[in-house]
Amino acid sequence: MGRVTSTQIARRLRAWALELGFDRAGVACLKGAVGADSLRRWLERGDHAEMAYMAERVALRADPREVFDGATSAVCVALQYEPQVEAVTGDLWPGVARYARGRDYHNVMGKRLRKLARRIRVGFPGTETRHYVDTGPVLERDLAARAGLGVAGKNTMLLHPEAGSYFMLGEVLTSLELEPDEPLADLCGSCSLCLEACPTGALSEPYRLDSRRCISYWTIEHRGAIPAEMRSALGQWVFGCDVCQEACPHNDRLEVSPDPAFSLPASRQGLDLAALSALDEAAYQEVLRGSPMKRSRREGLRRNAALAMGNRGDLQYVPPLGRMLDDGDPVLRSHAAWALGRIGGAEAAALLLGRLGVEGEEEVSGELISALARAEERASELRAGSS
Ligand code: B12
Repeated sequence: MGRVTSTQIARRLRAWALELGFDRAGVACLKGAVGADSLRRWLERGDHAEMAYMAERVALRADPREVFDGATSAVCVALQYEPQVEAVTGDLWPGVARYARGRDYHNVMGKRLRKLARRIRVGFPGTETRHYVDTGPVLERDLAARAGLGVAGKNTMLLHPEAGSYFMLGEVLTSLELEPDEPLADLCGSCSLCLEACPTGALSEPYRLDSRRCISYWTIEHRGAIPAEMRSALGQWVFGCDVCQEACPHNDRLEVSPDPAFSLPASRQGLDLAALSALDEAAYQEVLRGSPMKRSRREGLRRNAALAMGNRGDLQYVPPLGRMLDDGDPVLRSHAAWALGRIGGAEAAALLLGRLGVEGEEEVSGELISALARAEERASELRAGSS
């Protein structure tokens, strides 16, 4: 039998990836990332906000051949998630980014990538592999773009002509010499709908995302208090944000079906904003077992739920926010105060005043005072409106 060519091996690896349940697979050569300069500019401008890990291992991200001795090519994979907003009801789930409603993609894809890596090592003895989903020092979109899985959109998402951008990425780096796939052509043209749609102006120019203004960053990555000027801008988002993807015309008519692992499980359908805001440790562990939402931690999710209730402005949220005013965590008390001020009215004002009498932290007292002023303003507006 003749020697197996790098084209034949690449074809076999792509086929294995699809057999393991990935929607698309492609091969890239690991030499210098095309987007290395964009990464450096992004870091220089501080667009990574407080994600210090993005400023580490820059040389590896820029050239993943350094990840291990002999690293040569990557098999990149994509897995599609639920695009439909109608798939969820209630006041919480539309505010959770689509990728995060079901099982954690790190686990779902990690398991399949581990199998793919093992199969490669068994099929081609002596091959070395590393597999990653989000976790490695790799510019995953850049690598996947080079593997022909999509092309960078102006919202920085990797876009595919038939699959839009509602898919996650992962990869197996290998020491095998593989024939790479061809990159796809630009899909954005003169369209800039995503830039116009972003409610916080995080996409200040095409292909540049400023995390300091990104709702996804604040709700998922940021720990502690959310700056006052960002709070109302978060709108109803509780975990992540899909606005720049919703605006993209390539997500309108998708010709691929989502992996069922990513749909909202029945056990979580009943969770709403008020319940999330009150979640104790035991309930949190049970309801969100295996969910990527745990990245925000329990206090982050409760904080975000308080802001979303305030931004919804409905009087039904006054009692759960009132209970949060007595929480042991000052960040949660501050955010509940802000939300009560935003909803306003006599009941909210009374709760804020009551808490002010016993509050021991100066910073929280400050929040209570400004929230009280807003709540009273709102109460007199309501009185004037009804007389
Ligand atoms: C840090 C990070 C974030 C940060 C910063 C996002 C950002 N745009 O950089 C925050 C927390 C804000 C975030 C949010 C989200 N993220 Co995120 N994130 C990452 C992570 C860990 C690193 C991204 C990175 O390297 N950024 C630095 C910049 C410089 O790189 P880049 O945006 O990828 O840009 C490359 C290309 O756009 C290209 N490029 C740049 N300019 C230009 C110009 C032209 C003309 C061309 C052709 C190319 C090009 O070169 C760049 C560098 O290689 C990756 C996983 C990974 N290890 O790669 C996931 C990842 C990018 N995130 C992902 C997802 C799903 C999201 C969210 C949709 C989640 C949500 N619904 O809330 C949002 C989307 C926000 C957005 N518009 O990007 C997916 C994206 C999948 C896809 N189809 O693109 C990834 C790949 C995770 C995964 N394993 O699937 N994320």
